[in-house]
Parts: sequence; C-alpha cells; structure tokens
Amino acid sequence: MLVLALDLTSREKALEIVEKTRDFVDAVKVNYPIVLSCGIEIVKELSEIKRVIADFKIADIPYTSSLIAEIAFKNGANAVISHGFVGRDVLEEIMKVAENYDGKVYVVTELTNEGAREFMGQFARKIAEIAKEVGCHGLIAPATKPERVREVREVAKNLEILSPGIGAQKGKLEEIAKYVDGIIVGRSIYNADNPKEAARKIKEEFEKAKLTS
Ligand code: O7E
Repeated sequence: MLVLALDLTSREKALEIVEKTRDFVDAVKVNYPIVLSCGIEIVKELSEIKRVIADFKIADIPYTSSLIAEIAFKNGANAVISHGFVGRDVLEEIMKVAENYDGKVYVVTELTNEGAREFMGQFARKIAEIAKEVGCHGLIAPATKPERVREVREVAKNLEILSPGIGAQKGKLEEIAKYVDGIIVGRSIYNADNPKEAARKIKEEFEKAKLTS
C-alpha cells in the first residue's frame, strides 16, 4: 500500500498531483499544511478521488480529540491519525467516533526524527500494546528506525503498520518492507520531475522489497 503524503499548500497543485499519481496511490494523507491553507473542504474533495487519511496528529484531552476526529470523518476522511503518548482514554474516545463512521484509527508510536528518541522512543512498545488493546486499526512507525518497526510489529502482530520516512528522510525500503503493510511518501513523489513515474517506481520497489525480504 502506498500512501501519498500531500503536504502542499495549493489546492490546484494538490489536485494535480493526486490526478497524476492516482493509478499507483492507494490513499492520500492530509496534514495541517494543506488543511490550514485550503480549508477542511479539501478533505471532502480529495475523498471523492481517493481514500483520505486525516493526519491531524490528535493529541488532546479525550473530549477535544473526539471533536477533531468527528470533523475529519464528517468531511469524508476514511481514517484519522492520533498520537499514542496521550494514553488509552484518548484512543478509546477516538475509536468510539471512528466506529460511527466505520473509520480507522492509526496511532503514532514514535516519530521519524532523531529527537523523538529523547521521549517517544522509550514508550513506543507500550504505545503499540495500548493501541492493540483498545482495538485501533493500525500504527504509524518510523522507517528511519527499522529496529523500532520490528519491535512494534512483534507487539502488534495483527495491526496494520504504515511507515513514513522513505526517501526524503533517508529510510530504506529493504530494511522495513517485511514488517509493514504500507509506506507513507511525500516529497519524493510530489517534488519529483515526474510524480507519476516516481509513484509508480516507489510502489514497485516496495512490492519487490516485500517479496524478497
Ligand atoms: O518525508 P516525506 O516528504 O516523505 O513526508 C512524510 C510524511 O509523513 C509527512 O506528512 C510527515 O508529517 C509524516 N510523518 C513523518 O514524516 N514522520 C512520522 O514519524 C510520522 C508522520 C506521520 O504521518 O504521522 C502522523 C504524525
């Protein structure tokens, strides 16, 4: 599964990239840059073309978190991403909302950046355990830290794992492919001279790496 991280600020450019890459992309991830620039309507618009994962990095008290999830699903998102460090009660509340929409909840175990080792890394395993206990659908785990991806895969055998960090952040497909169900890729696709060809190649490389690893 290839998820396109659509971290653009122009509606026209975003729709152009989605149109060009649609044959090779399974879902589009929207993040703050595009929603703060184009408004929440962009979620609805994109959801008419592809499944949308709303990456609002939910990290608030249960009540506020549930409002954020509600807005995302109401506008056509198929899934939301929550931070895991916020704890079980937040995930439970978001799951209640997701169930009303038949939506998915992905939980971040640890971010891809080096600084995330200072705090999040120490709890990534525990976060994966809690996400599994709560019944969340999947995890977001860092391609830049293959040892962590392997660790959370061990804990959460049946959860879907999506992994960002391939390409621009220097994560390597062959090191994580066998542990994950999908990859999240942004700049290597939308900044490429030929985004369609870049998406095709990355998807092919991922599928090949899964077969051979
Ligand atoms: O590096 P790129 O351009 O391929 O984009 C990666 C995307 O994945 C980008 O939208 C970023 O916000 C997201 N991401 C990470 O890069 N690292 C993480 O640890 C987690 C995410 C993510 O999507 O999780 C939500 C917080």
